[in-house]
Amino acid sequence: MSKRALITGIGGQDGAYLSRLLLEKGYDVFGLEPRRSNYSRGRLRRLGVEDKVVYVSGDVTDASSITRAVNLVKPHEVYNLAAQSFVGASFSSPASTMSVNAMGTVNVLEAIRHESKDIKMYQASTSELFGLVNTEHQNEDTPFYPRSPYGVSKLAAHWSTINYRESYNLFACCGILFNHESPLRGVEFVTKKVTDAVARIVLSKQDSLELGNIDAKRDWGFAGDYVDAMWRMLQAAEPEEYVVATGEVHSVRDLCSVAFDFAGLNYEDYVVQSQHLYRPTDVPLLRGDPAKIKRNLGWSASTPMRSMIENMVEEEVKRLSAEGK
Ligand code: NDP
Ligand code: GDR
Repeated sequence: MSKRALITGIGGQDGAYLSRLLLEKGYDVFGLEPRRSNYSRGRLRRLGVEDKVVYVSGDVTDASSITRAVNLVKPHEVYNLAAQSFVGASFSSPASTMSVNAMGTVNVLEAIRHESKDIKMYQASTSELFGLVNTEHQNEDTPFYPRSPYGVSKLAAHWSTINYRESYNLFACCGILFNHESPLRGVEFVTKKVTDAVARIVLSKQDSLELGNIDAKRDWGFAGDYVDAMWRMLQAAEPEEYVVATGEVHSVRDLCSVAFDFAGLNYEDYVVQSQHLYRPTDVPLLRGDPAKIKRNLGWSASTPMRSMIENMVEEEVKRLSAEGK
């Protein structure tokens, strides 16, 4: 019998890559889909898996709908990826961010606890928990200091997951994932904003790029690699937290340089810094130490930042050129 996986946040970047991975592994994949005016299945379509997923209507902020979905699907594994995931927007929508990210996770945990303690759960935690760091690398023992309503909401979800594991003996664990990107990344995130802009500049559809804090530094990996880490965490003998990262760090300025250089352009001729794109509090630097996941689960990042960013530019040029035909 095939294993059944229920993914919340199925329409997002990670939901699409994870669906493809689990389908390749022979799972039956079910996706919790909020009923909005337009279903967001575009990413699943781009990966060729839109018609292979079974969609279940529901919203993580509505406890009854997630309870119904878990009862209907009777999953072996639940991947809780649903979130208001844009840090910048969490400053203008702190309450709804808290509701989806924190309360939504509690609703998923409650649904699992009441359905069956045999269901394994993955919680999408984040390097934003570390926030204002004072260590060169962050690992599973680094203290948390979130710097945004998003980070705070994810901290509540993180500790709720651990608390349910300890209170009710659930197989529930959190992946502390550092930034991971792809051509399917939402355009509000900086890697996609930059690579889209380069493609548009090349095709004469745009002539400059407005950014905020370009001195911020991040550990950027490829989303396709990171969903495999999620799956490995649920196949482990014990539920534990893992940092998932490349271990390398680059600034937004470096990212611009890579993306513009690839198109034969100098980023300094196009990038304009705007005060209104700075966050009230930002995270200056994040760099993960993935030693534990390498040692215990044999996972490591396979895609260097440069080739991933170049691929994002290439894909966007192709997509925009096809659109124009
Ligand atoms: P996305 O923003 O691309 O996807 C999030 C998904 O959640 C969207 O499909 C969204 O639907 C859905 N969603 C939002 N609100 C609800 C709701 N109330 N009920 C059900 N679904 C909802 O995020 P990613 O795929 O990039 O990330 C996946 C998860 O991993 C998120 O929890 C994110 O916070 C976390 N994470 C991501 C990292 C990254 O670098 N990508 C790093 C660390 C953690 P819609 O679009 O229709 O609103
Ligand atoms: P982040 O990603 O906040 O790390 O959260 P994002 O790409 O939004 O920002 C990274 C850094 O770039 C700086 N920056 C800008 N960011 C955006 N979006 N737009 C700009 O114009 C811009 N200019 C500079 C930001 O200030 C920041 O320092 C992502 C999300 O996927 C989260 O859900 C996830 O938890 C974390 O990664 C790990």
